[in-house]
Amino acid sequence: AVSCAQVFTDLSSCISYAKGGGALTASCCNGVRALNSAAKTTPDRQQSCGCIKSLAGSVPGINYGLVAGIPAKCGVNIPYKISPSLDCKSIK
Ligand code: MYR
Repeated sequence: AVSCAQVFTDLSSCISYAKGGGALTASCCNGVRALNSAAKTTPDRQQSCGCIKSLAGSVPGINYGLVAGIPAKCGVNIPYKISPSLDCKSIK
């Protein structure tokens, strides 16, 4: 299982990029990769999706356009975009 605490740890270094762009750090990409390898099953992916949404929703001034570009910039294929309207139950 994937805990929200782990998701926050993995993605906290993505927050400054998600707000303002600029340089996407290796630390952020390492966190994205770590999370993507940790969440392999459908329940794990749905749960981590909920944690990512709640993390993103707690960041003032977050830019969801920037957020959506993070996985590709890190070379990770995530078949959905994080947005406030994303239904995590639709993720397989
Ligand atoms: C899953 O399927 O739920 C695992 C996906 C892992 C990585 C997704 C990372 C997206 C970028 C997050 C930015 C966070 C900004 C606060």
